[in-house]
Formats: sequence, C-alpha cells, structure tokens
Amino acid sequence: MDFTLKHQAVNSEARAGLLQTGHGAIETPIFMPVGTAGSVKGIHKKDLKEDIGAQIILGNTYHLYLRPGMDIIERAGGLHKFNGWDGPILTDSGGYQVFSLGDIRKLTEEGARFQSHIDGSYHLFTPESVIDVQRKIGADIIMAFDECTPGDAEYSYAKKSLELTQRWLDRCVIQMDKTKPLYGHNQSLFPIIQGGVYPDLREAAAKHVTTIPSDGYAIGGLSVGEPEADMYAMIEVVNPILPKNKPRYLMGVGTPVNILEAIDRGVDMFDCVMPTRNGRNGMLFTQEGIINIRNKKWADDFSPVDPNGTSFVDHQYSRAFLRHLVISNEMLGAQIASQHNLAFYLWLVKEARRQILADNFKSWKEMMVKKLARRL
Ligand code: PRF
Repeated sequence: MDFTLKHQAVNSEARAGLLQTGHGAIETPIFMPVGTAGSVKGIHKKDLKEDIGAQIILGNTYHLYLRPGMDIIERAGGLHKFNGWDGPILTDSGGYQVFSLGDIRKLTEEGARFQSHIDGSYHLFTPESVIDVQRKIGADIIMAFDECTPGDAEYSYAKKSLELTQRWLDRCVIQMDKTKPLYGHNQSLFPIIQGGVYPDLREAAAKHVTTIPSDGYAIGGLSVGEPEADMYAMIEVVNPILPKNKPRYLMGVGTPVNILEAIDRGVDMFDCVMPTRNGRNGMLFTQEGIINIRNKKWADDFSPVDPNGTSFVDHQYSRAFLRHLVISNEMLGAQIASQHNLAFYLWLVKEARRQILADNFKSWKEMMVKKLARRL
C-alpha cells in the first residue's frame, strides 16, 4: 500500500494525498461509509460508487464473525466477493464493538470474552484471532485489536488500558507476520493510538506506534464522551509525532464540523455511522446547516430535498415527500435520507481536498464551520 502526499496546505496541517490499495486508489481526505454487516444500510453498491462517490467502505469484524460467520465469508472468497463491492474495504477489529457491549464482556490479558448480542453465545477475541478473522474477510486495511478507553476514564485506568492496547498491538504484528493474505491482494495493518484525554499518554502511544512500520496509523478512543476541545487537543498531540508520509485515520468521527476541524489538524481518513444512522431518524446534513425533516415546518415544503446536493435523490424528491416517508416509517425515507447524507459527507471531503489543493482550505473551513452546525 502506497501513500503519496500531493499537497500540504498553507497555515493549516491539512493535507491532500493519494492512497493506493489492491482494490484501487483513494483520494484523501476521505470519508468511509460504514457497512457494519457488509452492506451500507439501504444503499445499493451502484449508488455508493456512482452517485455517492464512495472510494472505500468499512466493515466490522465483530458483526461479520458472528453472522454470517467466517465459514460463509471464506467460501464466498472473502467479503469483496460476498458483497460485490470491488473497491477497497477496511475492517474494524472488534475492539470498539466489544467495548460497546458493556456488561456482557470481560477483558483479560489474553483478549476479550464476550456474549453475542444475537444469541447470547460465548466467544473470545484475541489479538491473534481478530487478525485471522480479518485475513478471512480479506479487508485491504486491517485494524489492530485495542481497548477503546472510555472518554471519562481516570488517568490510572487510561494508562493501564493503553499498555494493554500496546501489548495487544505487538501480538497483532507478530500474527500478521505469521499469516498471509488469502485472496491475492495485500492487507495492511493499522495500529491504533489510545491514551484517553491525557497528553502524555497520547504522546507515548503515538511514539510507540511509530516504532512499528505501518502503511497508516489510527487515532482511537476519541468522540467517546469527552469534551470536543479534548478531542481536538489530543489530535494536536499525536499528529506531529506521526510520519508525514503515512495516512492518519480518526476512528468513528464525526459531525461535518468535527471532520473539517480534524482535517485542519492533519487527519486524512474518517468513518462514522452518523450520516446513515441519523439519516434514518430524519436528520439531514447540508451545506447550509442541519435539517430535522420530521419537523412540521417541512410538511408543505415542495422544494427539493437539497438544492445544492450532489445526489439524484436531492433533486428527485421534495422535502414534504421525504418528511411524509420518514414520519410514516416508510423504508424509502430512510434510504433517501441515508443516500443524501452520505453524498453530502463525500462532497464535504472532496471539496476540502479541492480547497487544500487550491491553497484556500483555512478560510473555506472557517466559513463552512459557521454554516454547518446551524439548525434550519
Ligand atoms: N477503536 C476501534 N474502533 C473504533 C474506535 C476505537 O477507539 C472508535 C472511537 N471513536 C470508533 N471505532 N477499534
């Protein structure tokens, strides 16, 4: 996997890059739509690629391992063959999903024991087993197994948790070296930086991961309940330590404003369920601000969903019709809103890249953050 920096912004850490994978190139900064169970909920792959402009999608080890299970994925010939998406795929390791299970999981040195949210059956994830599972899924980018430290963790907990993540990372690296890709394309392991909201822990974590030669590095444990200012501060601590010529991935973030602020601080890759999950609930992100389509004020607004939108759904349907669909729990409502939001997120990062290349990122970003958080 090869990353080329095309341009470094002026008066900002923002960068434009090109990440080459075994399933094609990715222009960064990039947003990766989330396809937890192998599908981006409600979106056809043709629309993902051609209408939304997705360049890479994300899958989840935890969900795919439980259902349909590795036997089926392997027999299909990997996730690319199974779901028909022939672009790059990144899989999260399960660290975060297991963390979200709360009471029904237990962490030990060995790994994470957890109960399936589907049938209550018992399972163990170890650094070695999540590498094996991600080999079988065939993701182009494989995430290391980590503990996502909660946003309110005290220093002593965050330190212990980070040290566990570091030992697990070392085991992931060994397992990567011991095993081979199964389907002919390369797979790259991205280490994950933890450390809570503590600058010295984040600094140590960033230094530790850079001792491991990798094709990219991820920042985890943010947007998990800590104040936004802390999230930005932690990005500012780790990014200067990370190598300039490798992509940086901020996991599970975030709002359009979060994404622009992180790009400004030198982040290249993002994923988040927000455009699809919030879309299903009727929240639409636009260049002019946020729309709650359930609001009564849209009931007789027959204008297009988003006159500035890049997706066909923005122009083929009215706000009034979309409101009706969402209020009536019609599945088409969830689909239109998801497609609109994903197209908007992909537009946002593409436009950010254009502005970086034109040496205009900082002033564009400042103008956009004022608009993006408004409620329409
Ligand atoms: N670790 C992993 N996946 C994640 C996170 C993390 O810390 C986050 C935190 N925002 C989202 N997804 N493995």
